[in-house]
Formats: sequence, C-alpha cells, structure tokens
Amino acid sequence: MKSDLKTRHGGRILVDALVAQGVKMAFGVPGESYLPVLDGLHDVRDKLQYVICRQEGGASYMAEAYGKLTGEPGVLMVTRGPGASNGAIGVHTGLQDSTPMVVFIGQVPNEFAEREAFQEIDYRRMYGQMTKWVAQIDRAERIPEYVSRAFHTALAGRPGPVVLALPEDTLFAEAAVADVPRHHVVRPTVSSSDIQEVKKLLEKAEKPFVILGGGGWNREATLKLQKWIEAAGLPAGTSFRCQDLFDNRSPSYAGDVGIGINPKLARRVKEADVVLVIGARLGEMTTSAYTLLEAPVPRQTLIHVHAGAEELGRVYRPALAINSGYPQFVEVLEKIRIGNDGWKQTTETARKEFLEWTEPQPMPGKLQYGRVIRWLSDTLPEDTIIAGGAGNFAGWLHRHFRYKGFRTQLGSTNGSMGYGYPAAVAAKLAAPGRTVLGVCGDGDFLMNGQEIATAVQYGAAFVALVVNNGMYGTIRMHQEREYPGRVSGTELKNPDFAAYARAFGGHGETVERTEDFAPAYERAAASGKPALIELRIDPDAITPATTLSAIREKALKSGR
Ligand SMILES: Cc1ncc(C[n+]2csc(CCOP(=O)(O)OP(=O)(O)O)c2C)c(N)n1
Ligand SMILES: [Mg+2]
Repeated sequence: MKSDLKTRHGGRILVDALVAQGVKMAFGVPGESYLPVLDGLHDVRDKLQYVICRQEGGASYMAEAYGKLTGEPGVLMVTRGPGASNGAIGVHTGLQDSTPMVVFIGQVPNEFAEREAFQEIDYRRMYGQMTKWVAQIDRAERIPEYVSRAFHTALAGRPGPVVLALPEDTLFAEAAVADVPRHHVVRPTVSSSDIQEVKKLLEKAEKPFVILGGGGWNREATLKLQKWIEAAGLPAGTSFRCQDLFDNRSPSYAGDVGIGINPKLARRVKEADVVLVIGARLGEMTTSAYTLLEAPVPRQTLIHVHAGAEELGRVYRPALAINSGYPQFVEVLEKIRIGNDGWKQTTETARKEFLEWTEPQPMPGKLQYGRVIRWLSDTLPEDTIIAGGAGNFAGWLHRHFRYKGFRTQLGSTNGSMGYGYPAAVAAKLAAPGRTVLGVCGDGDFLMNGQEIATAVQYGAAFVALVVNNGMYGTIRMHQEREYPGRVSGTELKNPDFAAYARAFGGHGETVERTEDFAPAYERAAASGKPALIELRIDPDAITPATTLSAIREKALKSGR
C-alpha cells in the first residue's frame, strides 16, 4: 500500500493534512523554525490562504476570531519561544470563549531537546492550562494522525484551543503517509427523559429566566430557540459578550447578563425561581461575581445545559445537569409546548426595562458617543459584524447596540485588550461580503494597531472606531473609586490616530462632535480602504451612566 503513496516532507504533509481537514485560511508570523511548512503552504496556496500578520498577538486574535465567527477551528502558525509567547493571548481568549483553535508552533530539533536550545520552550508545560490538548509531533508519518486528533479535540464537547509543537527534524523528514479525511464534530445530545424533566421544572415556575451563552452554537439553533422562547413567553438574556445569540429586537429579549448589567435585570435573575442556562459557563462576569447565583448551591432551581461534561457542577450544583450540544438540545426542546400568560406579562415588563436601560443618556462633551452607537445600530446592515475590544468604551457598545442575530458580535469574554482591531481584520477576510465595524479604545487599539498593515496588505476594507479619552479609563475609574484623586499609571499621550491610519495606506478621520460622525462614517466606508475614525470623547464621561468626577466625589464623601 505504502509504495503507492508519494513521499512528502513533513511541512507538506502538515499543510495537506490541513487542507484535508477543510482549512481555507490560517494566520501567523513566519519563523525559521518551520520553513518546510512555509514551503508546503506555497504548494497549496490556491486552497489555503496564509495571512501574514505583524505580531503574533494580532495573529492569534485573528485565528480566534475566525474560529468564533465560522465555527471552524481558527488556525495559527507561530515560531518557537518568542512567537509562542506573543501568541499566547489569543489562545487564552479561545479557552475562555470556548472557541475552536489549532495552533502550530515551531520547535527545536529533537537532538537538541531539553538543553534550553535557542528559543526552546516545553509547550506542554507552557500551554498546559490554556488548552484542551498540547502535544509534540516527533515523527513525520504521524502528522496526519495528530492533526486529525487536534481538529476533533478542538471541536468536541466544549470547543477550545489545541497546540501542536513541530520539531524541526519532523518537518524536514520525508515520509510516505496517507491523509486523514475531514474530522467529525462530536457533541452529546439530550435524552427525552431529561427534556421531560426540563418541562416539569419550568411548568412549576412562576418567575423563570433563560440565559444563553458560550461557544458551539449555530445560526439555525439560535433562531429555533428564539422562536420557542417567544412562543412560551419566557424572558431571555445572554451571557457576557454573547449578545448575538438572541435577536435583541425580540419582545422576549431582556438584555445581557454581563458586566455593567441593568440592576433591574440583575434583580430579575436573582429573584427567579427557575433559571435555564444553555451554553453559558456561569463565569464571574455573567454572575456579577457569583452573586446573581450563589455558589455552590444556588437558591434558584438551576437547569444547566452544557456541552462540556466537566462544566456541569464545576461551580454550581444544578438541580438538573444536562450534558448536550446546544443545537442538539434545541432540536429536542422545541418539540415540547409550554408557556402561560403570567410569564408573558413578566416578559413584557422585562422588555420595557431593557428598552429604558438601553436608551442613550446625555454625557459630558460635544460628542455623544451613545448616540453614535445607536446611529450605527439603526443604520448598518443587519448582518454587520461588530468586533469590540476591552475597556470602558465597550460599555456603550454593549448597552446601546442592538445585535440582530448569530455571529454579529466578536468580543473577548476574557476581557483582553487589543482584540477588536485584529478580530475585525479576520472577520472581513473570512466574510468579505459583510460589513465589519471594529470598536476600539485608545489604549486597546494600540495593543494591535500594527495590524492595519495586514488589513491594507490583504485589502480588508472596514471601518474601525478608536474611542479616545486619553487614558486607560477603566483602570482610572477603579482608581477614583478606591483611591480618589490619586491618578497613577493611567494617563496616555496619544498619536494622531487618523494620521497613523493614513501612514499605513488606510483612510483616517477625526470626529469631535456628534453631528460630524455620520458624514465621517460615510466617507470612511466609501473610501474602499481600511478606515479609522478617532472619536474624541470627553474624558469625564467614563461610563454610559456616570462621570469620573461623580465617582471621585462619591468616594471622597464615603471617606476613602
Ligand atoms: C491585555 C490586557 N492588558 C491589560 C488589561 C487591564 N485593563 C482592562 S481595561 C484597561 C484600560 C482600557 O483602556 P482603553 O482601551 O483606553 O479604554 P477605556 O477604558 O479608556 O475606555 C486595562 C489596562 C486587560 N484587560 N487586558
Ligand atoms: Mg481610553
């Protein structure tokens, strides 16, 4: 048999394995540690586009965003020690966001192993806690087997990242070995007796609430579930940065159960008698630091549906624990009929509270950023992808933008800064027909602003906002609360962001007044280039609802 197979070097075997798994796009920064892979990529360039980035942090975020957007593992390729270190941030994001990723890292040749050779790191230890599986491939003929397992593992149950290290000798070695066909996606399903139990518990409920979240959904499942929830008259919310799992315009949508939660919604979740959680891990951000539900035994009757068996009972002991994929769960759930008028009335109230809460409030300064976000929400096409970073500027986005359907939001639930810009680049490359908007802070943007070069190189024309308040505002806010008036380590002297964008070959605009935003956006979108709009907001406007000076005064009054 083997004699029929063509002999290939390890690099070629690897890229053929990726093509066999269905990979169409990979992100990375090259290194001399994986030259045979780069050589193999040359051969398959018509089938697999290798997007070269300017920093592995940007590349790893792009791979993560690609995985989040498409549901297919995001593929990242980086070099040894330094590349692997820079690339860690997207892997951590992938873990906390349950995003399928497969990461390849160059490695020193086996003959030098364990000598702390040039750039050598043991990735099993380095990435052990950040991944579902880390391995090193020591024989070229086993590459297809390892790659197949990596794809199965990244996608199975709760999706997540996998790392494969590639010793140089494995890549240069030649072998005659067959490719492995495309992976299966293995997710458990719910039993009919468990669904009957869900029905029984919900039927008894007077104040039920549903929370959706996590990774491993698809569009059909979110639409079916939304229909079922609407028919039942149940109120529903979404977990932190998973706001696109439910059309925010639905009469059943009560808001996001995340950071800066509507206090009325927080009370609603706290006072619910039955909470049905599908896909959310119930992490610190979603539970308002484990207060909406008490750990380990919540007061509410908790029905927890999760695709990862290890998540069930990890923090909360549910009344009913269901290990199931979400599309699989919805498929069975939608066959049961429940609902009553009491729930419908509650849902109407919850919806009213959501609408009130999300109405932009006046803030200091000439640029009403909340109104800008609302304008974008009302104006952009329904399937626009919003890629946001981390910082207080994202609070306006979470509060005033109405997400209209599955995978219109890319955000980091691990709260890692620098995500929005590269995620927007990846989104535009993965879905060139869709409008993409990046939303970044001034601190946040410069963590990966160099990826404008990648956007220009690959023609990713989208608009990014940079919300400039001249500081690491989030930290300053906490500072004013804890140590009022003692500003330390949070001021920023910024570049001219519009000029920065133009220097890379992009389009740049600066906006200082609300009325100037719409025409600036139209010009930016029409430029056909990667475009950046700097929004100069009043630094006192620290959240959609309060000011820095109000926080400081309150802290001083309380004797801090
Ligand atoms: C990679 C990373 N580094 C540091 C932090 C801590 N951190 C959270 S928000 C923030 C400031 C964000 O500043 P900016 O992007 O300007 O947004 P702003 O809060 O001013 O709106 C910092 C430093 C983080 N979350 N992620
Ligand atoms: Mg800032």
